[in-house]
Amino acid sequence: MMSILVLNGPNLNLLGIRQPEVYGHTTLADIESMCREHAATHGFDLDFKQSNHEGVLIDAIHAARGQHDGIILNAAAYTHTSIALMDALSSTQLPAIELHLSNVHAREPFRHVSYIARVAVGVISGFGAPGYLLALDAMRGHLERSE
Ligand code: CA2
Repeated sequence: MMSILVLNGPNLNLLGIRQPEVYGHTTLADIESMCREHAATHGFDLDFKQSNHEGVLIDAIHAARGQHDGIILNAAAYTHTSIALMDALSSTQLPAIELHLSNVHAREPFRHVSYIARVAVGVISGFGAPGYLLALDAMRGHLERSE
């Protein structure tokens, strides 16, 4: 069965708890439930993780090789800074989708830079929590086409 890892970076554990005017009222636990329901409906395996630590995210990306078929990564602020995460994604040779809740291109200029996009199949940004389901559908389609 197809298996997809959804990996979330720093501060996303605060979703729905702090600054709802920026990131909405949906918690990360709500998003995980939506993703799990989507996986059950469409018949694929899902692993859903969050860490505030760059090294933990890198370890999760390394461990994905051989366990998962693709990675959906909301690297949060590390998107804009982390060559290490970019290198980790390259090393797995698994397809990755860069994901953001907000439209990063409508925000501050420093959010327009992404190290992840260079090694991603594509980017989904600005659709809020439903963007996670769009990313899962995009990854399923990508994996089915490359079978
Ligand atoms: O829009 C996204 O999904 C982001 O990845 C969110 C990151 C931001 O640095 C990226 O530029 C875009 C920030 C996540 C912080 O999440 C919080 C949630 C609630 C309260 C405070 C921060």
